[in-house]
Amino acid sequence: MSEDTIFGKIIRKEIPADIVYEDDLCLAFRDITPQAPTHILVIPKKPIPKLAAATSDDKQLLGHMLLTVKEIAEKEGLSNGYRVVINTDQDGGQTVFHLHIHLLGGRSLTWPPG
Ligand code: DGP
Repeated sequence: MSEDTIFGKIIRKEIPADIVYEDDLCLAFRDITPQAPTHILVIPKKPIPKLAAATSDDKQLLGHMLLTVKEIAEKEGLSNGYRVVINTDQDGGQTVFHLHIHLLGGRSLTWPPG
């Protein structure tokens, strides 16, 4: 169950996190192992385990999350640009099975990723 991941505990405020944004649908907090000067995770409060498990019912929620990423990037001053990543399942390198969008910025990022 996605509710039982570490992110479920962060949503329920059972463990601390550096929260930068919250509304009825989603939560955003700083990644504990930042890969860039700004590294924020945006997660839905709904326990969707991974992007591959999202359905058409989640269309509005997913759009809201992306626009939230954009707003946070603006607030963080990432005017030079940033990267948005969703790791999905084993080959995608997903380690926490509660859907999350990585927002990375504050330095020039290389491509392709490893
Ligand atoms: P992924 O590999 O896409 O599943 O990324 C999971 C990210 O979650 C990873 O960058 C580290 C972060 N993370 C894991 N546990 C915690 C935690 O307890 N607190 C915070 N803030 N981030 C965490």
